[in-house]
Amino acid sequence: MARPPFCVLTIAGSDSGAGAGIQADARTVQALGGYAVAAITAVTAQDTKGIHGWDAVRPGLVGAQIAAVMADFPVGAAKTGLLPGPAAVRAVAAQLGRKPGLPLVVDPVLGSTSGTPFLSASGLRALRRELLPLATVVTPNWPEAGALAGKGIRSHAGAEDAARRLSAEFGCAVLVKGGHATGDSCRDCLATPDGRVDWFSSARVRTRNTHGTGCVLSAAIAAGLARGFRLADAVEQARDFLRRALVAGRGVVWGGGAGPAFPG
Ligand code: PXL
Repeated sequence: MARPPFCVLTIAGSDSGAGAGIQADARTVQALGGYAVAAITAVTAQDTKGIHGWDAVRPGLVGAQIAAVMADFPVGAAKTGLLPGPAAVRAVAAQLGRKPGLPLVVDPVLGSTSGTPFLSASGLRALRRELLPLATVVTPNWPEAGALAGKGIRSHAGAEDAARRLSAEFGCAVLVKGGHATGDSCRDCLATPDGRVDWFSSARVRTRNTHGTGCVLSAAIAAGLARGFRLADAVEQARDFLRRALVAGRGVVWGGGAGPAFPG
């Protein structure tokens, strides 16, 4: 009997424009040879210009989606993206807590780049307390790492300091992504609880099609972990995948705003 491809569970919001969230995660996992199962946490009405409306899925139903697929699919890794509040965070943590050892990528989405907040202060507290201790790796950008560390990040040295401190605090790896920095390179810092720090650097891709970059990266890391890659290799492969996608989509004009980072 043939075996199914590797399987990744994405726990994230739906993006009607499909540039971010569940749709981006599923495309990414599929492009990397895997199969994506999904738990939808929220539904957004959005296009390339921004979010026009959104609502949360009931936390009990978020938990039920996770329980259903975990019980019946060979899930090799999970990732979380948009979590719409503390009750959703707790529902997700309760389900994932039943699978200790399952590789888990937490993308700490606090809001959309276009300015819509998703996770409140109480949601962030729940994320810190309940979900980060379960994570294999958490993937904040500079503003998110600043919010988690309680101290804004304005330099690569500050990013490394936050990565080290958060890694020690939560006992998980922390990848602080440098996409918000200025300059011709994009530099991400990976700190692991054993005190090790690795920097990843590549040429910055200048494009307006950046919607969903964080989703694509975290889904690609989860895909690598589901395949059994070591974390640093999963990060390397995911960065390469995202960089190629951004280059391929550079000249495409989608709508009035930021097009998808990985259109497929
Ligand atoms: O990139 C963060 C993000 C995640 N998930 C959904 C989103 C966004 C940003 O817009 O819409 C569904």
